[in-house]
Amino acid sequence: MAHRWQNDLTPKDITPEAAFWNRRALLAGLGGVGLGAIGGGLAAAQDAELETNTWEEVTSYCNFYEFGTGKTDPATYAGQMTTRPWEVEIDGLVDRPGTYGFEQILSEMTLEDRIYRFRCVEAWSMVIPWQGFELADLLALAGVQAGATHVAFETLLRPEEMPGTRYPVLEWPYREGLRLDEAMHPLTIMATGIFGKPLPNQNGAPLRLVVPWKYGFKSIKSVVKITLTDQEPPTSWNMANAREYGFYSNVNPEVDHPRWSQASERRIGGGLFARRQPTEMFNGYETEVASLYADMDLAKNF
Ligand SMILES: Nc1nc2c(c(=O)[nH]1)N[C@H]1C(S)=C(S)[C@@H](COP(=O)(O)O)O[C@H]1N2
Ligand SMILES: [Mo]
Repeated sequence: MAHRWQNDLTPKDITPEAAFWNRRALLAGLGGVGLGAIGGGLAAAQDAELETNTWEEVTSYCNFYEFGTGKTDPATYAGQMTTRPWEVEIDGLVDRPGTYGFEQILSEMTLEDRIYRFRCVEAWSMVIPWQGFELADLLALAGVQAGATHVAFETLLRPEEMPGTRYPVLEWPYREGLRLDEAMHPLTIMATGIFGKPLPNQNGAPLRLVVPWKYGFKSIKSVVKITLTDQEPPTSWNMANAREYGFYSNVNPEVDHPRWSQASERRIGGGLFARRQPTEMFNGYETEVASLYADMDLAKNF
């Protein structure tokens, strides 16, 4: 289902290097999966906003700890990850538990473009044009049962292809979770592409979660398992350091990380000396999502 909301972002807000990447992709004749006219229109608009950055700049700045903790590790090592065939196990409190093939999922979902701000907990940010489908639609495919309150996600764990998982940096597999109402929110998507191209491995191929009002680490990559449960699920960053990484991790300029301020952020692509920009409440999606947290103390439930 296509969700209509007041998106204040237009293609000209997209992180400039990425627009360059997109143009290259178009010139190479590569398109997204089944995006048709919408993707073409978006791409055409971006095409008018070319910048001088490189493909290398965009794809080398990633966080995917399964391939190492350095920003360039994912680009260096994620190519080893086998993404075809790909299956997602959906289990727990659902009517139709089972293994769903990636192609099968794609054939059932409506892909659309979503330009979202993306804010890492480390205080850098980007504007990214994703392609994907609403998580709510995938959950409907499996049939959420009445008792479910939360959704748990797991990333692929394949140590022979993921050198970072040989070290206990986090508890593997990488795990994330949402409350059911967050998971069902129309802004929450499973992304399968960026800039009109299938997701590169380092960005979480073949499908990853994107929750635009939460810190980036909630947007778990390369998902192989989704479990509907009646409890708040354990999550990797929270297990690693509960004082620094809360379960909710909503972007909030007024709640600092214990080791740094969250009041401002550095937009990737803005240049070395670019001024930091103020971070927005719920990453700019306050109108859309604030009601989910109406009766919560956001400093306590950080
Ligand atoms: N499985 C997995 N998912 C992950 C991560 C990770 O290390 N492993 N890093 C997270 C963090 S901290 C961020 S900021 C985003 C980065 O997404 P990007 O590299 O596509 O920009 O992915 C998130 N999802
Ligand atoms: Mo992050």
